[in-house]
Amino acid sequence: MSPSDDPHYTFFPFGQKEIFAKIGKARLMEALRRMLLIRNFEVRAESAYLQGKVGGFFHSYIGQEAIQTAAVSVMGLENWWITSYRCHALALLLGATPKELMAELYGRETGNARGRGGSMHFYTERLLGGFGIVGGQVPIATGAAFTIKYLGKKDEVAVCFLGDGAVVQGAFHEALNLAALWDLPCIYVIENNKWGMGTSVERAVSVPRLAEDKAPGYNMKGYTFDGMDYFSCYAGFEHVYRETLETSRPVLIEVVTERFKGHSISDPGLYRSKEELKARMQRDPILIFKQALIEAKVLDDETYNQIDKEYRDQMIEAMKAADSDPWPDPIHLEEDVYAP
Ligand SMILES: Cc1ncc(C[n+]2csc(CCOP(=O)(O)OP(=O)(O)O)c2C)c(N)n1
Repeated sequence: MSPSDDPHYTFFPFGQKEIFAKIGKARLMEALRRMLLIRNFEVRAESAYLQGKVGGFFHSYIGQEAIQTAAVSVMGLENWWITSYRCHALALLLGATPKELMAELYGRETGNARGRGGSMHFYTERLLGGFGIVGGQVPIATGAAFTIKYLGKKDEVAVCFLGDGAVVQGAFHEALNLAALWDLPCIYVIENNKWGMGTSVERAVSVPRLAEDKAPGYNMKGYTFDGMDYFSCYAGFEHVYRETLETSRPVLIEVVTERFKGHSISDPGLYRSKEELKARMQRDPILIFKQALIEAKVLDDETYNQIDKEYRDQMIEAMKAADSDPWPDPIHLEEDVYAP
């Protein structure tokens, strides 16, 4: 069953044809490129991990690509962005290069955080970070939205991505309550991939609809998007972004999605059957989007394969570069450490 057929939810309504025409060919192709950039980065980075080149944690975004791609396409770079440890895609979308991110995974001085952060802690000028503490990013997003309001900026919002597991954290409750009380322009996006490590969302959260049921408790609007469908995400984010800029009110969104990989690279996935996963992977967000572009005659298989190969080659180059980049000098180990 596709998320859009799920009777639990009221999905944000959208007409694919209208959205398609509105976005236009060039931007649709750009969205495809970005999704393939993310997919290829994740595939190659995982293989580097399995070759023993990468240390620490590693959480893949494969299966969820349409969501953040659509969000960044709609809202652009000039906002404050923040997410969980599943942060590779957002960093790429906000302008980090595959080379600096791969070098970060390899722990090299040339890395995005000079080899100090690894997979969970990527940054850009407008990405406040990937966060390892579940829900830890939510109050920080509220703080960013407070800053926007305090400085009187009318054309910026803060966008916070979090997992379904994070909505039962106390920090989530406090941060949303304050955002609503103080009219802060913050867009909270719950990426419901149905699992918090090996715990299913039904066993963790007391209500079935994470935005539609929870938002009224914070006097906010709540929306649900189909996270496997780029057009649903695009239409939904466009509506919410406009509304947030106009009203300076926070909004809560649930995007129903799937993670095609384990929670992290070391997850054997024993909590779901191979058949179930295989069935869910039939709805691959990139293949759904590709099919829509082919049917609209803006893409053919050959062009798709060319773009895919271009990114595959780019990632292999990034891996080679990272492998020969310098290690951080231990003499600098205590620099940039803040301990109150
Ligand atoms: C405060 C806190 N508690 C527990 C953990 C261990 N932990 C890491 S990820 C995770 C699951 C979170 O799942 P979810 O929020 O649904 O995000 P997803 O991994 O599915 O993207 C848990 C419990 C943690 N990092 N921080």
